[in-house]
Amino acid sequence: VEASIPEPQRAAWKKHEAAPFKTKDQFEAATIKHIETTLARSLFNCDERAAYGGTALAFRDRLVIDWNKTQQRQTFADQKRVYYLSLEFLMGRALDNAMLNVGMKDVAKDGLSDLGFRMEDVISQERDAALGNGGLGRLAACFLDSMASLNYPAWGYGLRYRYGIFKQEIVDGYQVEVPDYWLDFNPWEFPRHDVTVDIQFYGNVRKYMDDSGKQVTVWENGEIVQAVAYDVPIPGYKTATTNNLRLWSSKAASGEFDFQKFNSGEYEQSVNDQQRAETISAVLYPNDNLDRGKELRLKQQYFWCAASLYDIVRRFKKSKKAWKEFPNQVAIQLNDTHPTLAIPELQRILVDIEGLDWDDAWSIVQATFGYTNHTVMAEALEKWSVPLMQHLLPRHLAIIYDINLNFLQYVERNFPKDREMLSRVSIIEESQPKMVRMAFLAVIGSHKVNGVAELHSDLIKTTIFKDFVQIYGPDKFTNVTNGITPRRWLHQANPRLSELIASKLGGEDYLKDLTLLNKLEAFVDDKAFRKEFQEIKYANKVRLAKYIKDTLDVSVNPASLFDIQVKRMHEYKRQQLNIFGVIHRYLTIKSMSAAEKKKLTPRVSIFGGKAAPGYWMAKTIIHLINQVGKIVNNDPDVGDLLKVVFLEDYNVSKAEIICPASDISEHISTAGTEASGTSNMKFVLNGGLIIGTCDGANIEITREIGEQNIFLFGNLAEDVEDLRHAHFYSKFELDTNLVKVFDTIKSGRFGDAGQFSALINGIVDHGDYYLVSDDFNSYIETHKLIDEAYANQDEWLTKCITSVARMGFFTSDRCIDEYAESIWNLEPLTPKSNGV
Ligand code: NTF
Repeated sequence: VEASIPEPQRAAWKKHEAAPFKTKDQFEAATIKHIETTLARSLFNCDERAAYGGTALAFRDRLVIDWNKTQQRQTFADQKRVYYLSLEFLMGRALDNAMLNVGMKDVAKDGLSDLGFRMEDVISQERDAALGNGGLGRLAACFLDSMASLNYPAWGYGLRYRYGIFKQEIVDGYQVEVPDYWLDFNPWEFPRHDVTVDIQFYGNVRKYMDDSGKQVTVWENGEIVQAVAYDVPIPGYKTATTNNLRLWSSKAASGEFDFQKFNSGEYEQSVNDQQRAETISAVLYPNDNLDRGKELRLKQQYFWCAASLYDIVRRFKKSKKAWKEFPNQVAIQLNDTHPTLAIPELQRILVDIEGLDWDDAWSIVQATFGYTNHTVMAEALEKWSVPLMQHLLPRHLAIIYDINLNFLQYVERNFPKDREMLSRVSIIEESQPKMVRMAFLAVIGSHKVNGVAELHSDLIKTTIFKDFVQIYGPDKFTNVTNGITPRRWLHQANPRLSELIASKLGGEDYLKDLTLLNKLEAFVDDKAFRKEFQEIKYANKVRLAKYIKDTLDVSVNPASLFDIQVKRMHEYKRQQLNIFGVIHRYLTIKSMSAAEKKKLTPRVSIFGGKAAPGYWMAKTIIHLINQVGKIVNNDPDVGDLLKVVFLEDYNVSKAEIICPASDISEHISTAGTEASGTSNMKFVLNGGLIIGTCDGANIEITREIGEQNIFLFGNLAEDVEDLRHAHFYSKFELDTNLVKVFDTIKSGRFGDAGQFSALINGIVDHGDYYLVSDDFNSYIETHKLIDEAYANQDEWLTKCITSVARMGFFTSDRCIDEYAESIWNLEPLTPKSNGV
């Protein structure tokens, strides 16, 4: 690596080298300089937004210094890097995170106060970077935080959507989607107009012999779109490592527009071409756990995979190493099947462009990739139609066919007796039209495949990838249970609890080694500690109650039991089970005597989450929740005993207020459907208990915190198939309490019953696929247990504290160490004490 400034001039450079601010004075100077010059505001027109801008830019300066050094250090060290390919990064806000990771939040707080601003107000000016749908995207964001905090040389690669996940508004109880144009002011990204890649689509494949008689394949005459890099610094916690997240933006290849067309009067057409190119990175597909197979989505996937691989290969080639060294320098992790095209793309680069033998190339490919599966649900497994792929990516389709041929020949040799196996495991599904099964391609092209919680990793081996366990042996399949970053989800979201824990553990080391939390158990009987812990929970509930009052104008009593379910709206997550339970509670209250009511624990049922715009059933559930709220919240018979609220536009920054404020949160998916869940971890880490099914990470949470500290209910994953079968083929009687709930809905109590008929019919007439009726009784009985347990506040508190102390396992730092050790074979690169 050559330094660009010649030796004699370096002294001048060094003399003026940018330096991070260290004192409050320096922070103020940096902030004001940015407000006055970068933002062109003055003393007389500096509002909170400008104060946010100045503060963000001052911190950005600090990050950039570390970021540059990190990139330099990683280049010089010349060791293996990991590239995390994810179509979603649900980052949330960056400023608070930057301040805490850099460790200068207090300095900034005092500084801002000198300048006439309150820290909370400044922080809340920032828009969420919401480039994701739900758990999968947030997991990627937690992983970036952990990779940087643990000093792993790692890059994230994604798309720079102009519109992230839509903003949700609730109008008359219905979800309305509003576009999220978040880029009007984004100080956290650096456009790299010099880092571009030309990406080809369509066109044709031509084969010929070159002069030496070697077969050559070229893909040509396609349409070119340009990828432009935008870089986002990812600071680690209390380390100088600041990694890079590179997001690609699409642009017409010919520059601004086609001047030929422009000059010949086809102004419209020239602008159209430009817009068509920009459409590729325009918008995030708003589906969670659902594949819709749209052409533009396939374009997004290839655009992003091709740009990222070009970049990775370019970096490798600078080292002048032999190709067989590639997997020793590069690990690529596929976050779900969305980046699977990276597999045939790398094979294409190695064979068509670099001239490697097919087999040599293929061993490099397999050794490079790892694939993480995040769902077993059929409707979420990606398949692309062969005709579409033939049209858009003809060379890749041919490569996929060759990969498949080699694979099937291998299978045939090894399992000659099982003729059906070939069609079961073929990458190509013999349907009309034929489809490319992306998950199979991902398994075949990777050296490791992992699920995201133990149950899930077992399930993939016995269901969708069963044959592949036979073919490759069990060692190719592994588990890495999900985790969350305690920096954002404890330290940042719940500063008082984090401070209390630090005071007992003798410092903040536990934020880097969450297993240290277990030392808290020693304080479970410490009166002062218990009191403070309880006060913090109460204060967090007061904060949420205020938020509910401000946004929904509903008054809730913070002394009530806060029962929260926030996550994407989905039938498998069963918000309908929750709202039916709420209606059952409402009916019970209505039938109670005054004396009985006195004994009841007051409840607030809190919901939040977005429905995919085309998912009618999920939208119906939102509507029902809002209608129930309208009736229940205004019923004088009920008063404070029950309130029902739906929080609008659930997102990362709202989760930071919501998660610390629960007494109970709900993780109640049909067993076997929720691969892991990660909000379950956030709620428990913040001192709330959970009600849940034996699904995903709930099972491991139970194992860690103890059965007495969790409210489990419902049928088990192993029984689901038989139950579903029984719904159709034997007598299927609905739960009687559920029937009463349905009758109440049908009576029109919550508005026009016709609106909710699909919801009821799905259970009554269409086989109750998600087993709502089967689990209903167990669900409401468990809620009774929760009421009883909550009545004993002392024991409740013990459960909460014990659970927090036992949550150390669920840090995303542990995940990243596991990936590094068992999948990436990656070592950290720790900065020297001088930061270099
Ligand atoms: C989600 N999967 C799962 O539904 C969650 O249970 C899990 O916690 C997260 O992934 C993160 O692993 C998906 O979003 C997808 F795309 F796979 F359906």
